[in-house]
Amino acid sequence: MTTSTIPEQGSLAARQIGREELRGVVSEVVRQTSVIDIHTHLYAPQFGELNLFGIDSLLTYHYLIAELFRSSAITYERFWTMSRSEQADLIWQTLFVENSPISEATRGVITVLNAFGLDTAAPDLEEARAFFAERNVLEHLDQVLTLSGVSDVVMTNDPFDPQEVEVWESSIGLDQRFHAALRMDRLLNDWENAAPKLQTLGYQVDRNLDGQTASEVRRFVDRWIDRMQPLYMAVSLPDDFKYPDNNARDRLIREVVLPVARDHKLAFAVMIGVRRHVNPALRMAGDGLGRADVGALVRLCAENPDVRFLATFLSRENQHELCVAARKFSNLMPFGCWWFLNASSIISEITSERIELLGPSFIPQHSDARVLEQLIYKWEHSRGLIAEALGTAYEQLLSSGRAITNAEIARDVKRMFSGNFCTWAGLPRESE
Ligand code: RAT
Ligand code: ZN
Repeated sequence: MTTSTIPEQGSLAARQIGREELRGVVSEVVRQTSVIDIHTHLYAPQFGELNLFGIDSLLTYHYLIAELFRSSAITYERFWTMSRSEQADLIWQTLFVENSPISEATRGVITVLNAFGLDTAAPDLEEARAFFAERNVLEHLDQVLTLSGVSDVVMTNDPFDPQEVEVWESSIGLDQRFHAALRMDRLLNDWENAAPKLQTLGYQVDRNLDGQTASEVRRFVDRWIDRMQPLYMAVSLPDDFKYPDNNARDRLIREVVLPVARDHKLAFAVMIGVRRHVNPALRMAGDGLGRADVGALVRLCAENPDVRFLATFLSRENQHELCVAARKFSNLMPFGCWWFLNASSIISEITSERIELLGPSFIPQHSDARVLEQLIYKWEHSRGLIAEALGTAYEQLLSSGRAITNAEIARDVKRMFSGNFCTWAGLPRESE
């Protein structure tokens, strides 16, 4: 983290910030404070081709694929027969040449091209492709992390994914800036298929969760915790998620996940509200959302005060209830503006609402990046909005009669950008 211009709290350089310079100072602190990106779909370079970067990957991001079909007459069938570079060409032509890239996801590509000094209004992808082709992968990674101010990246790691498993099973050391998160979706949301898979891996489980199934699933999870050393366990959950419930997921949460969370002191991240495959023809771009029952999360937190929960909801309509739930349960940490909420106006709204209801006791954003350079735009866009929301909060504080110093601003931002997560993940904080 670049701390040189940010004095520590209590240091001699700390000084009161007047109203006229306040927003400038807040922006500067927010810009300079490095962040732990707590939820991404990025992979350390050691994962080989899972580590996506470059213009073709940026343009074939599923957020942009969904947008393509709103402006092109191409059929889904035809699109899926195209090569990745043909798809990228079509998306560039349609969303960036024939239309203005004013959506959040299209503008993101512009922010990235601009960061590298590439032509943001190019007629085709020739220049960008040549630029990325010449990059040295490791130097490029360093530059992207520096440009985006990200110190650490938390991946999403699926122990059932054969491509990932191969890397985890090898003795290759991972880039230390990348950390694992043990993703439980296949186990908790698709037990029908996970059970036979576990059987083929040699675990004595049965579909009805009878006998030693729970302890065998536990053996599987323990093994992967040992291998991945994850910072937390995570699951995405549908909008109709219930707790308690009368299904395999409920039993696995109670009999495996919660005991694991206790024994390994691992937080459990719940990402609630996704409605998968609303339009299957769009493949990965075909998921939607629904308003969920925050009460399910409240019951989880109330019944398990010794477990730390990270939580994010996909529906805008759930955000206020999430804040209120967090006010009631100090084992609940709201995080991020997830997926369809990662759009400027909504980030502003949610961040202000959280500051007003929770002070600095939340994690304002994660990137959900799938392609390395997306870190640049997702963090640049979010940092600007977080700085504005914080600027307003400090202005209100000044009006109410309390002076603020640059060191206090730095302390608050650091808490939101890394400290809260370190506490939740049981990591030492940077200054400790
Ligand atoms: O934002 C996304 O890229 C989504 O496709 C999902 O991956 C979501 O973030 C998730 O983690 O399930
Ligand atoms: Zn995600």
